[in-house]
Amino acid sequence: MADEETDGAHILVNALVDQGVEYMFGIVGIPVVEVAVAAQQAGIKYIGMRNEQAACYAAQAIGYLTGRPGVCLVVSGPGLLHAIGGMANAQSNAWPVLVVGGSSDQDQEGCGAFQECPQVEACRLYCKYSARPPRLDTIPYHVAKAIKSTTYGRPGAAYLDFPGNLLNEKTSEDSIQPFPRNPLPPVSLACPEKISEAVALLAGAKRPLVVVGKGAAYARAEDQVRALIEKTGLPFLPTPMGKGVVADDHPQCVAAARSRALLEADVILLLGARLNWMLHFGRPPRFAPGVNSNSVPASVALLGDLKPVCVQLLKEVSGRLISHDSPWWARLDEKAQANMQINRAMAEDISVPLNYYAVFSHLQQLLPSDCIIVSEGANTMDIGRTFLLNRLARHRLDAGTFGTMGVGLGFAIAAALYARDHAPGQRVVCVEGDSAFGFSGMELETIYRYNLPIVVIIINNNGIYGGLDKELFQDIRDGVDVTLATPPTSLLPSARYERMASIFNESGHLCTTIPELESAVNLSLAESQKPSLINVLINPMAQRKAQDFDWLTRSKI
Ligand SMILES: Cc1ncc(C[n+]2csc(CCOP(=O)(O)OP(=O)(O)O)c2C)c(N)n1
Ligand SMILES: *[C@@H]1O[C@H](CO)[C@@H](O)[C@H](O)[C@H]1NC(C)=O
Ligand SMILES: *[C@@H]1O[C@H](CO)[C@@H](O)[C@H](O)[C@H]1NC(C)=O
Ligand SMILES: [Mg+2]
Repeated sequence: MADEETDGAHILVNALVDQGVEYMFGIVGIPVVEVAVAAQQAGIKYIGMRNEQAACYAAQAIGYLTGRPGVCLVVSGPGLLHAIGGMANAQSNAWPVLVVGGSSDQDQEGCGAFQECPQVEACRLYCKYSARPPRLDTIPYHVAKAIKSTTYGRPGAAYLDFPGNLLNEKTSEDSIQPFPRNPLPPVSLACPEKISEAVALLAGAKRPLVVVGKGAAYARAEDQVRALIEKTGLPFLPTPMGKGVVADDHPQCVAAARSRALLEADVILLLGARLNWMLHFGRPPRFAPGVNSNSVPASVALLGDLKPVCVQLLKEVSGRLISHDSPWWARLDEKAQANMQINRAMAEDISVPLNYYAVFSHLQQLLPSDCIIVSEGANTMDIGRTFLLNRLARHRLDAGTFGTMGVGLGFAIAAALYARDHAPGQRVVCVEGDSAFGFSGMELETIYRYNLPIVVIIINNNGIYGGLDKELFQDIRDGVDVTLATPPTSLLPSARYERMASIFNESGHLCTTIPELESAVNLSLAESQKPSLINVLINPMAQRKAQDFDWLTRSKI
């Protein structure tokens, strides 16, 4: 029998298929066009994006949503460098992604080759594994190893480098040994004594609290975490992307009393979260001094996979650890009621120009309860997070641990494909600050090209945190050098972003009032087969309510 010929691109793609890769996001050019074409022929869904950064965001979001890394395919030099922002974001969020980069031919190395760049070295800081397979027959091994590194231990990014000559080199199929698919990551349990210690500590606490992070969502531990919370009766707080692991409207969720819960808790059980800036490092003034959490040294460290560790805790706990009528619950309820009252009052003011609270409280009433919410911006994301509820795990994607603007459209594209292929009927709603939207705005074309039914809503306040109204913007720049006079936080007032839909022969929606918002959102949700674009003009001076602590805002500047 004649020996079939193959080449580097096909060996790579076959290895990706063998390792269970389902999606590839990227931008093609020399030398990776053949890789994308071969991927499609092998049944890997390929989504051509408009910037590698957004492609890498999409690939890591699909990794988070499916538990298997997406691939980000990029060209040499600038293509790869654009993807590095995405790799850093994936590492920071602990989401799996594999970046595959073309690179210049090896015989031109050091000669100033087209797009020559030290790619393996450049990626090393931003991923768990960075390598260039040395020969065709080693490709399956390196693909397996790279994929394994993205999901074993703390998930993250991996990079594989393919010089053009390797992708084009031919060999006989017989000379390539496939590498078996990696088994699921091995499961580890916490030390049994530590489980008893942790439960004893919680049982002895006066003001215990559970914090649920996105690690619990990634671990698919929602049933176990909810069971633990319900059995113990403990109050819980989700981190931004921990929202939905246990429903935001669960009676034990104390998100509405977040500051008080963190400040006064004496023992904190941290599930799948890290005490980084998002949780104020676990330190005073946001936490009680000496609080028993991983703040600083943990009182009890439970090292293991979240799902089985929750089962261990569930077995150890005999029943409620805190009664309904404890003073702690009363303090939390009182604060939650007061905060919700303030929010309601602000939401009731629907005068024009609109404020954030009115927009988000109405949006919450209109959105389906099982929709995937993608959001980024500063005020837009922070205020939106408190109003837009999640009832399911992995249904919120946002700027995350790295605080990255520009992730929204890429995440939404991944979420829409995930919904199409794995969660039919679920809608994707992408709530963007006007500045945040701009970072990856051209991915709208990607959304229209693949006809993804995403509802993109731009909360437009003419700037970063806020801008100026049209008159003030004109006055301030009148007769002076615009580069000296325009506030750095300003964007062009009342930009008609909804008109971008017309480039794609569709019409967007402009909203300045609540009734306009309601009808635009209703119409968009009714269009279950195509994208929609909504531009909501709000008061550029709309302020957030006074915060007890402004760290969350300040640390994003
Ligand atoms: C990549 C990146 N660049 C810059 C920033 C700084 N930054 C934080 S939030 C933000 C945009 C906030 O404006 P917008 O998205 O319009 O939301 P708003 O607060 O106005 O509602 C920027 C530029 C960042 N976090 N990430
Ligand atoms: C644009 O949309 C209109 C109305 O839906 C349709 O008749 C027309 O063919 C479209 N044009 C293009 C270029 O697709
Ligand atoms: C939008 O839909 C909701 C129900 O989903 C309905 O209560 C409301 O009246 C609708 N509003 C408009 C303006 O269409
Ligand atoms: Mg803005």
